[in-house]
Amino acid sequence: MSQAEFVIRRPDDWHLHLRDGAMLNAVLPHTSANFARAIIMPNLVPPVVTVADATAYRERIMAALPEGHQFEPLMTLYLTEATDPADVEEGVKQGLIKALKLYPAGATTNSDSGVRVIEKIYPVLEKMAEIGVPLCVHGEVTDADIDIYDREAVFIERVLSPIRDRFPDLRIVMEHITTEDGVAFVNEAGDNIAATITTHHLIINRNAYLVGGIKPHYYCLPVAKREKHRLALRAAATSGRAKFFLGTDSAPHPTHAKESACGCAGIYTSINTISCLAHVFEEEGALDKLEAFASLNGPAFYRLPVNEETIRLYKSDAPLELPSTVAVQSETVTVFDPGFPLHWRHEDMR
Ligand code: OTD
Ligand code: ZN
Ligand code: ZN
Repeated sequence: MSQAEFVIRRPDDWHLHLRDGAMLNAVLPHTSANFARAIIMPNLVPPVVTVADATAYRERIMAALPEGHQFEPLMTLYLTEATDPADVEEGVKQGLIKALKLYPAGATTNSDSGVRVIEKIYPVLEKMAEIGVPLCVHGEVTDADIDIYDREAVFIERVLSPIRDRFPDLRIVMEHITTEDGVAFVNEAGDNIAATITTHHLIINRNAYLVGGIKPHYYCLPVAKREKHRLALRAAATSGRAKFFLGTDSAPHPTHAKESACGCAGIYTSINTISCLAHVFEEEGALDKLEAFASLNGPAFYRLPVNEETIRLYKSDAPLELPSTVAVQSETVTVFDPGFPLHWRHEDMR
C-alpha cells in the first residue's frame, strides 16, 4: 500500500518509562500528545511494589499532565520475591493495576530488586493466572556466563517455557522482543502469549552502536541484535497479527549519563515514535497494518476498549524538524535519531 494520508485510532504505548519529578514533567507531554494510554513501567528508585506505591505514582503522573491533554496511565507493579498475592488481587479488583512486571534481578536499569529465584513468585503467578492479569517480562537471563546476544534465547528456554508450562493460563507479554527466537516463541504459543516491539528495534541493528565509534544513544537493553533479527521484528510488527503490538520502551536518561565511561541503557522515542513507525510500515508496504500494531492489538490483549479518538497521518515534502534534545532543568535528554528524515506527521481528528 502506498498513500500519502490515512486515519487510524489513536495509538497507545504498551511499555513506557515516565520516571518521576522533573524528568516526568519534561517527558510526559510528549507521550500525552501522541498516545491515549500507556503501560507505565514501575522501575523507579525505589520501585513501585505495592498498590499504595502505584496509587501515589499515578497521582504524580496525573498532576504532571499538561492542561487540555487527555491521557490514562495504566499502572503496573514491580514483582519481587516478597510480592503479596492478596495486594495484587486488591489492586486488580480496584481497576488500578493492569499488569505485573517481572525483571530478572540486574537485567536492566533499576532492576536490583528483581526476582532471583523464580519459584519464589509461583504463588503470585498462580493468583495472576486465576484473575487474568497479564505478566510482563523482561526476557533476558542475567547469568555472567551467558553472552549478552544470547540472553533472550536462553531466557525463553530456561525461564519462559517452564513458566508457560506450569501456568498454561497465565497471560504473558514478552516485552521488547529483539530476536527471531522471541518472534518464533510468541508465534508458536497460544493466544495468552503476546509481545511488545519497540520503535528503535525496528530501525537499528547492532552496527548502530558499534560501527564508526561507540554510539551511546543507540545503547539500550535488550541490546539491538544482528540484522536478521531486526528483519524478523519488522515482519512480526507489520504482520497485523494480534500477538504483536507497540511498546516504545521510551526510557529517558540525562545525556551526560549516557555519554559516559559506563553509559546508561535507554533510548528516548516518545516524541517521534509515530513518525518513525509510519516510515517503517511504509518501507515494508504495510501502512494498512499500522493501526493494528499501534492501536488495536494492545487493547485487545489487555481486554480494554479501543480508543474512540482518531488521528490523521499525512506525508509532507519538508522533513519534520524535531528538537534533537529535550530540556530537563539544567540537563537534556537526547532524542532518538532514526538516521533518516521523517516525513510523516499526524494530527488529532476533531
Ligand atoms: N531498557 N532502559 C530502561 C529500561 C529498558 O529493559 C527495559 O525495559 C530504563 O532506563 O529504565 C533500557 O535500555
Ligand atoms: Zn526491559
Ligand atoms: Zn522498559
